[in-house]
Amino acid sequence: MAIVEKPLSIGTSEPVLADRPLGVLTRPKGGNGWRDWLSTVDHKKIGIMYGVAAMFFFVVGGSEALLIRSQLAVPNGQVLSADPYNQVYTMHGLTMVFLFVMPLAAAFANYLIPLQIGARDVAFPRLNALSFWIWISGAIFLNSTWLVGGGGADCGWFCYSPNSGVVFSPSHGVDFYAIGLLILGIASLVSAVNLITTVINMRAPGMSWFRVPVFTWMMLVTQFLLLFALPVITVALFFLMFDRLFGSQFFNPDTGADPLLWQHLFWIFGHPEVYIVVLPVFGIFSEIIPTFSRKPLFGYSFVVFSGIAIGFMGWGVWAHHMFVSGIGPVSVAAFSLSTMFIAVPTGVKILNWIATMWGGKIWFATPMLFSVGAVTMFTIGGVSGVTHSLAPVDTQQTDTYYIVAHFHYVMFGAGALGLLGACYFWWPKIFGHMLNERLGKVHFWLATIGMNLTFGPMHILGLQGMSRRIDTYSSGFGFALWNAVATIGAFTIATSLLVFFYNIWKSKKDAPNLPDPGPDPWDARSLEWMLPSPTPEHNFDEVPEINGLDEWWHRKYGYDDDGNVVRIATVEEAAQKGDATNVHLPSPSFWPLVVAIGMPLIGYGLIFNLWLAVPGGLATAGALFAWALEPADDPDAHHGGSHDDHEAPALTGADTNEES
Ligand code: HEM
Ligand SMILES: [Cu+2]
Repeated sequence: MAIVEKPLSIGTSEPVLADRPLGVLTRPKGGNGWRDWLSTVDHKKIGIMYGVAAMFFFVVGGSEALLIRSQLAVPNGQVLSADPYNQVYTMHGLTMVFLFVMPLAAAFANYLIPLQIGARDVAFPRLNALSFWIWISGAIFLNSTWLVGGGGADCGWFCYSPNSGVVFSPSHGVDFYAIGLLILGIASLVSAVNLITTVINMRAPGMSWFRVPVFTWMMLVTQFLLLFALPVITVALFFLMFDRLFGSQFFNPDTGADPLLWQHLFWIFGHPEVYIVVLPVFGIFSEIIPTFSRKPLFGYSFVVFSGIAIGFMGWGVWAHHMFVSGIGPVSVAAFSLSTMFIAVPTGVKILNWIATMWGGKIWFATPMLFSVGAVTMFTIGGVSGVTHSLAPVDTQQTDTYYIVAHFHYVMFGAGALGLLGACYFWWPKIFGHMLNERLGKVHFWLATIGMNLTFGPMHILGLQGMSRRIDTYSSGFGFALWNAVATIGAFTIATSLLVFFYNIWKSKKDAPNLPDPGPDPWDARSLEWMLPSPTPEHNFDEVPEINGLDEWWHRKYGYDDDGNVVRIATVEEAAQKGDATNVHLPSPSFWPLVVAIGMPLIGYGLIFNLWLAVPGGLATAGALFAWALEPADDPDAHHGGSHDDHEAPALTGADTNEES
């Protein structure tokens, strides 16, 4: 008996085999109660849940960063001793990468992709819920090591062996690292399959590939990177878990194994991982910069192809993280060269964004400030990246604060600032009200000045020879000044985040007394802005017909005989309305949640006592069966009317999507 979740399409979506065993899990009929959120399969709600959780972990990862910076603020710091310091920077790195930037990008992907391609939901709505619940279970499991694992993982975020073995890392922290990342990997893989199927199959009629918005394109490339990168790290994590829990010898040099195997496997995943972090924000920049430049994106196809090129070339550079690991001059030369090449498609994008702004009527609203700021910070990070690609130079830079500076200009500068800009841009679409512009600008400047005060001086500290991952330094090294500046910067970033949260709270409170921003407050270009805000549960009244790139913009504007842009319709006139009374929506389900809850239990069982894994296994397997038996559309999660009085209409144009 298998779980059959066919992509949403014409006719009944799934077989109905049996009814609900447990009354308590009777599915709600749509609303905003806790049972609705726990059983939702609505891509928008799932997106919002990813977003809220990612912001929570931004605070967790940020607090860990403040602890690090407090310890390093002065020579001979007394805030953290050596091993707790190892734990804090390891968990900081893991939290920021896997529990903040990746899920926040997933939040926007889940919310926006179906809207940008003209679909009512993703291809597999319940599978989508499953990926969220597995992700949040993995995040809680990973952080529970602070409570039950004897402290955080302490091996660094790339956890090199033999340092990660039980000899050098005797607490359970690294066990939680291995199993936690395995669980998170399953969530990303499930989501990747779902989003790839959605973009390929669910595009509205007329939405051919070169009419797909760049954000959706970049998310598609990102999902393929996940699809191919995660199996590599999964193998490595199984090796690590088996070495630690079951005494295998995959990385033990004493028994003839080679610890470098872990480095190769980690970075074959790890370098594509940095593109998994940055490609989504490239997509965000490509939506925001044209909107606020009042011009179409310059070189749309170049931007798309350079993203695809980065997706491919990102597989051929991993060993630039291992220039000093003894891989030999030929490999070093080859990977040095391939790393330099990857700067080319990245540079193409930056030039295209600049060309888009060139001659435009630029409106520096908060989303635009964040995007332009993020592109600038990314460029600084990119340039220091090129200096690393020169192997002789990297020999001095590797494992110093110069490297820490580099990846924070990319991960925070492009990643965090880019995603925060996206929050300001799509907030009115998601929540129906704008965030306060003045507070938004205060947030932007504090975050940007703060990050340059924090990570700028780290370039100098690195060139002065300050190694990363040292818990303290003596006053004789001359590191005190720039470390103090970096710590002031870190607290400035923290203040900027407080301003953001205050803005969220104040804007929600003030919204009822402010004019409704309407569906298209930024006069934007893609389909989601055609829909009312917040986006209605069923998305589109009718599946839209697509006639070109920037479909929504072209429904509002045209060109006069002289080629000047002229308005041809108001938002109300341009918005496609229709009869939504009989829209068939995917039905809520509690089983994805139950399947997910079983996984951390299995994890605890593997670490502490295998008996503990039994209830976990039963929960996961049992829920998978119940899921298979659950009628897909009972209760009839309908938008108006019920199933009986009509044939389920086509949900999207997938089946009718002829490449035009
Ligand atoms: C919020 C502001 C942030 C501050 C102040 C900060 C500060 C730091 C510092 C000082 C270190 C070096 C610790 C050491 O080597 O001893 C570090 C490491 C790291 N940070 Fe951040 N960081 C911030 C945000 C981020 C973000 C947004 C990301 C990624 C998305 C990130 C990812 C990492 C990673 C991967 C490491 C390496 C950890 C390791 O060595 O294992 N950080 N951070
Ligand atoms: Cu790399």
